[in-house]
Amino acid sequence: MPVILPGQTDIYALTDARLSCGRTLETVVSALLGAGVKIIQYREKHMKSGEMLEECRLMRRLTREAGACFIVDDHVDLAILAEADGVHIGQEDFPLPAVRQLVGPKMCIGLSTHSPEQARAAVAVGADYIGAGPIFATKTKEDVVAPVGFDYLDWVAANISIPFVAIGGIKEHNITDVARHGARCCALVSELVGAPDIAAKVQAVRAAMQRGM
Ligand code: 3NM
Repeated sequence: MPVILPGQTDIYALTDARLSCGRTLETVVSALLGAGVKIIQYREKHMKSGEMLEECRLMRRLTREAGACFIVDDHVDLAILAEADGVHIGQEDFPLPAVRQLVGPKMCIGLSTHSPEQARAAVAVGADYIGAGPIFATKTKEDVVAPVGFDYLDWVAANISIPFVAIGGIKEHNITDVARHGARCCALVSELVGAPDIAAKVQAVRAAMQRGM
């Protein structure tokens, strides 16, 4: 099954147990997949390795059944063990060529970027896609850089030829503008996993994004 990349789908969801209103990972991920989300990243910062592996194996099963792409944040070892489709790394993690050495040629690698210099460097070292953000202020990520706003998104849309995903503070009420500025894939955490009705929120977010395209 070909891996779906940000350029091929509209919504990229990320997990966060602390924002999921007490619902299990299975409940959240099943709701996202049921609503047609085709890329989901496992992003948990406060869990033990064994627990994370168990959750990633569950997510691998659910995403495979739904024909969706499964990405693991930061943990290259977890991504390999759980047979994920991809791993997402940040500027402070192992350099991308080192991660490529570990995961081999088939796994996709996404890299968070916050400036044109970082985006150009990501392309040069062979990233399969980049994250561009944070577009807006966000409380979800610790140690996050200042919002880059639409200036950076405009630049990425005009200058970067690999798939990119806009991220950071994206909500139903602002995603139309994000799409107007060239994003064809948007990553959301709190807006989706924190929604009382996740499936309904996915539909509303998708409709709002369509209005900007
Ligand atoms: N990465 P929310 S911002 C995980 O800018 C992450 O690289 C960012 O969460 C980046 O949708 C972010 O709840 C958090 O604002 C996004």
